[in-house]
Amino acid sequence: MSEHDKNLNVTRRGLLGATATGAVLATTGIGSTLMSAKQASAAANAHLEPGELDEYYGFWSSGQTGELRILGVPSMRELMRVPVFNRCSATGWGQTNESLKVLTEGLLPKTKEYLAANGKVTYDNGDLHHPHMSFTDGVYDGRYLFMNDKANTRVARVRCDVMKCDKIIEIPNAHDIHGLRPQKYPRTGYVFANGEHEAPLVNDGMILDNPDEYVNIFTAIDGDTMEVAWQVIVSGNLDNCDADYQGKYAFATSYNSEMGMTLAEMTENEMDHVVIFNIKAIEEAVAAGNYEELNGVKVVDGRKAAKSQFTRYVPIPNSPHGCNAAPDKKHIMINGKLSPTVSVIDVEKVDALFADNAEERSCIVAEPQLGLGPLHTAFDNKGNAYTTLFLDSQVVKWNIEAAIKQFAGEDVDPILDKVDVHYQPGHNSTSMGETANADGKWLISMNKFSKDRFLNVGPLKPENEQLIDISGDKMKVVHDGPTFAEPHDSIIVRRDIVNPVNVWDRNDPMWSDARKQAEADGVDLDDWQDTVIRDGDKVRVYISSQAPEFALDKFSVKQGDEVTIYVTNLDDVDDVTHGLCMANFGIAMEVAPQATASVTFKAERPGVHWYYCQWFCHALHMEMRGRMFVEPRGA
Ligand code: RUQ
Ligand code: CUA
Repeated sequence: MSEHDKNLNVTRRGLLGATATGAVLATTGIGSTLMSAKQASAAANAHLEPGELDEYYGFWSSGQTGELRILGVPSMRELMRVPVFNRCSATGWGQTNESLKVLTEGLLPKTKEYLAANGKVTYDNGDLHHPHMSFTDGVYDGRYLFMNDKANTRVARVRCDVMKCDKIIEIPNAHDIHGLRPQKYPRTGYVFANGEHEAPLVNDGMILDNPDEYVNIFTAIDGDTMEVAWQVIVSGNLDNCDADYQGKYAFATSYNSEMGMTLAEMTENEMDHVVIFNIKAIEEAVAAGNYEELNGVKVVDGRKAAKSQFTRYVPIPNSPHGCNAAPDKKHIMINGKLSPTVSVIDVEKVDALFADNAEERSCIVAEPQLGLGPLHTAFDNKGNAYTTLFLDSQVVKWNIEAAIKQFAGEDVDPILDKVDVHYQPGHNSTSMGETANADGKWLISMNKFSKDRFLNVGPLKPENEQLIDISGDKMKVVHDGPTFAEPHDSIIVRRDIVNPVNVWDRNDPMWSDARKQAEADGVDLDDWQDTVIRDGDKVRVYISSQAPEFALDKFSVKQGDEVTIYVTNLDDVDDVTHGLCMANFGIAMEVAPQATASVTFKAERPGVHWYYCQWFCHALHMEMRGRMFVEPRGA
């Protein structure tokens, strides 16, 4: 029995599913004729009976949908959508005062101006590519998830205790944040964020079609305060990044070292590079005051020509893409994209690049030829790497030590296995694979095209995320998982690391503003109450809710009043979520157990208007409603 099967045996799922099937097949001898016992157990393991829980949380990006998704692995069931950069109709994200605070407080002044000129207070789209969890000592610690917005140059944080976004910041000076990774050691710490597109450093219109004066920006954000710690000006477009397990360096792949503006210009050079950032050197310069302050941020110059101690540029074949630190704590994989190779950097050889100005490529210890279009690499706990091949529509499994030996001249083939995936894989991720505790059980191949794998739903098709059992010598695709536009990346986290609460804390900072206002109005939010406060033409309505009733079944306002409704869910029961929808006002929000949510609008429609609970909470849920009377102006 493999390690994989043994571990699963101790779970309820293992006892009911895998073992039973495996044992029956094995004892009856059917296993050897119909399928191997290993295949049987793999198939059974991926399938959960109704009511059975997954072994892992999967945190998925959603690309241009702008949200974070939570899936169960290995079942691939979608468990939740967490709105982040998007506007969410179900939860009121982007409309409630609590979410608008998160969505607006981190915007730059010039962005607020631009939005106001367009009648908006925040963006309502995002392009979320890379969700990654905070680390302590090289392993996920269950505190936060961090993620980028390529569309509007932002970085967001989601609290894992409640699975809600609590901070979003816009990154000054940079353009279009793409690659994002948290520091792995000693803890997060920094969140590293790549500015992908180049632009003038002061982008006020004085410099336009003058690419020589454009720069790219690498940003380190303090993950605890969600403030920019420092930035580095670099040469070349920054694509993906990762941090080492020593806490010394960060790495970013960079295409377009040519700084070209057209496709031909951008792919002209044989070699691009990976930029290595020396964290200590940058911190020292910042502490010593050797930086330029730009838009309130400390910026140092790490461009190639500046030849500083902040960066090194390691030549890599044309247009590298993925950047992945291996769980052996020693190797960083730079995925070739246009080159069929993955370049392996030994982090222990990086010191010499900075201290002794060693030859730039001396840190490269392997460069295996793997196939066409290597984009991203994931890892197991046995020294193997799994690289997606976009053009070949395959995942290739290869051994890191063998690749190093081959590079040193030995006659070994590092490639162990290839499996077809459907189709055109981008990112992949393995269970715990971007941490020091990789466990070698599951691999997700995130395929950009699904083509014929599902019922046709029109010209726009889902992606296909395939689950691959990597516990044996050969990879085995065990499940197809369609997903809506357009996840880029995912992480697979052991479930014991993630422990969200079932009901909110009444004192959660999320409603500290509501609490403050209630206090000023002499209202106790923890009590069953229904209070209407008039304050000039501002009206504040406090409504408690408990299934199946709102404390207030009617209230009156005047046309033109600015109305704020605070709903507090006093139910202290798992899963009894209420909501408030003000019909024909475009107002709707979710209020989970023990939460307070608030929304503000102008009562510009005279008449009788029903508000109702919009989350099915009780047998008398339909009766959970009330009326708002809007007296016409002048009446
Ligand atoms: S990228 S498909 Cu936005 Cu992570 Cu590589
Ligand atoms: Cu409360 Cu439905």
